[in-house]
Amino acid sequence: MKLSRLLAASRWTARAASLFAVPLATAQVPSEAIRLNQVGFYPDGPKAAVVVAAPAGPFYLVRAGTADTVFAGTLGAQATWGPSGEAVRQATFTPLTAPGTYVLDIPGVGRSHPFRVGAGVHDAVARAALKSYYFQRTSAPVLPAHGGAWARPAGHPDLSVRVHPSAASASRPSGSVIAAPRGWYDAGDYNKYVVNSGIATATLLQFHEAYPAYTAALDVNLPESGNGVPDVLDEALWNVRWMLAMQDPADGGVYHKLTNANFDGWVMPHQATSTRYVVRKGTAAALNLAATAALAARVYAPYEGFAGLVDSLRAASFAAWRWARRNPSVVYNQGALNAAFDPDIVTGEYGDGTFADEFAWASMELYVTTRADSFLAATRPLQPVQLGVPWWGGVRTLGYYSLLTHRRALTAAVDTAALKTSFRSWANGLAGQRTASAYGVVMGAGGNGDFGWGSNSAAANQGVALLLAHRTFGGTAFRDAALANLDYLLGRNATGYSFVTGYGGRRVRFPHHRPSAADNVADPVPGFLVGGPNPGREDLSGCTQEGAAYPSTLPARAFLDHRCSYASNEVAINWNAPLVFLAAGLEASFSASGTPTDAGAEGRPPSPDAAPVVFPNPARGAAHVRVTLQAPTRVTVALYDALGRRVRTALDGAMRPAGEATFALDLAGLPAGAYVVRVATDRGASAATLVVTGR
Ligand code: 9MR
Repeated sequence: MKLSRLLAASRWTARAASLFAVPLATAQVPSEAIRLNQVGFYPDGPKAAVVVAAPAGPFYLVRAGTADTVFAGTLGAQATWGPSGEAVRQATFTPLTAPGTYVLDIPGVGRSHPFRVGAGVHDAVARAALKSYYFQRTSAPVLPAHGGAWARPAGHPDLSVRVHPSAASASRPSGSVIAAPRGWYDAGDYNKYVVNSGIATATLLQFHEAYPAYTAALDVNLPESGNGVPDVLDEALWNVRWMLAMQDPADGGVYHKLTNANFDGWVMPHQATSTRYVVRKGTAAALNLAATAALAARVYAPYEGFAGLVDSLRAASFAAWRWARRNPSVVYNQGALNAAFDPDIVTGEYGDGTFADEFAWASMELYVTTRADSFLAATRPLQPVQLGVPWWGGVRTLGYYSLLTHRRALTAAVDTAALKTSFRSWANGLAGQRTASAYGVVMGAGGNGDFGWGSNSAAANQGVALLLAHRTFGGTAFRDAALANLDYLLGRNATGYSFVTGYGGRRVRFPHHRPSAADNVADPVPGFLVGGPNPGREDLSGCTQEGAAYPSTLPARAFLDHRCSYASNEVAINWNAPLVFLAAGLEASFSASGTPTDAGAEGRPPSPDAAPVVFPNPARGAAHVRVTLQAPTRVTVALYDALGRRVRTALDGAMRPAGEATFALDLAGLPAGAYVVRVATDRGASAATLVVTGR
């Protein structure tokens, strides 16, 4: 037994005795001074809480609902966290590995919210975060079978959208009508913005590219579930198809947004029926489509029945790229347009005045998909590499992510060693913040600048960067730093809230989200990440009118769980996408198989056919795939390369009896690299990674 555990055990005896003397009822109200991930911890992962203004001394872990102390430790040294100004101590209990539900008990302070220790502890959060996009679908109902209590009628068919005078062209004069259905509502409002759709959709597609074995088995009960395409790709397609409709076929330009003139009141989608417009085309919109369509073209290519879509995606990407090259600096400036055209449009602007990052991102996606060096020559994105946490107005790093994921299959135009060196040093800087910070989180690595509108997406996107570093370099430091930011989002932060609707003992309940406010269901729609602390408080006058006040103006504490607070408590598709990546990527990283371990509230149970076992692995020449089938079924066993192209087929939809079966894969002629073995049966699909070492 390690010394620390011996010490813990000796303290245990004294503590257990004293606990019997404490009436349990008095200890039931959680102390808001204890900040921790209110969902839980992985048995083999780091575990920490933060306690505000506590004296030095011991802490205890108690099995929830009992007086059973299972672990004792000593609070760490006091330190101040700059963004919140709080003096805090950390309680670390990493050695506790036994699954269960616990509370932290700190003498003189109180008890924490209950939390779980267990495998797959974030599975439900990850699924709900992805499922949130289904609830945001435009032009479709949320069906009871898929949306439960949050079922609702379809809103916004968007089949007759007017061309706003700012967008008039010869073939589409002002007032003419186009169809641009589907897509997701951007946020708490009912408008659809191409710029923000780009980063949101791309982040989901890049999540799939990073964890293909995980996404192959991730089922969140969508209407399309079970169609042979991973659910994350089914869901992303809803928005990809809309983005394609935002392109003018006459010239390849892309309308900046599809919007009402004004924001709607607190009504359900089907009750919001104001006139919809597409507005002026812009460079940022064109490049967001160019990048996202290029990425989507390679992601959907392996799936049956998508050849036509893939052709359209490639053509749309090329046309948008060419438009942007001819129109390299068309800013969407709403004030200027309102001065010149009617009606005035006062919905979200997503105005961006610098396009070098969009050009760089689009060129990298086009390059990865086509392998044509000319795209890189056009923007020279690697001279120098400029890494930064992505957001809707700064997307360059998304291109580096794609290069890194595909680094084994690029042309000599990319110095992958140099790119890896830059990426490692950037990720090291982020990960270092976890150890330097009084809260033990990476959030705040960008100083108080991390705490702007949508600050929680900065935390989530730092986590994405760290998970990609973990995928690229291995070890545990990057993974654990990513996990620290999920801990932040789920409660180890200076507000004490879990920022994800539906999850955590003290979770946000009143997001700025029209359906959540108007649906007569007590609980908000689950799985949404709210914007988070924002000292800018741009909603102050409206909130004051509603009698709601921010508790603090400090960067990490300026947060208000009230529906008035669009500046700190709104939801948005570009904030949820990195939450999906972070929570699901951690699930994949902490589970041996890289597949979900159990079904969450929003999901169906995983496929009853066991995940494939591939051997030998690594392999050269040939490999074998063993599958265990629960009942007779059609089976497809195929191998995909890093670009998602099917390169070998061992079995194509043939009927097989129940039981174990082994199939051979001929690897002759395949370049060395990482491949995905995918097994599809009538009950679902699962996958495993295979490393091929030579021809
Ligand atoms: O996320 C956007 C944030 O970076 C901007 O500062 C803010 C003000 O322009 O707008 C945010 O985006 C909102 C969009 O304009 C309209 N839909 C809701 C979005 C989230 O609040």
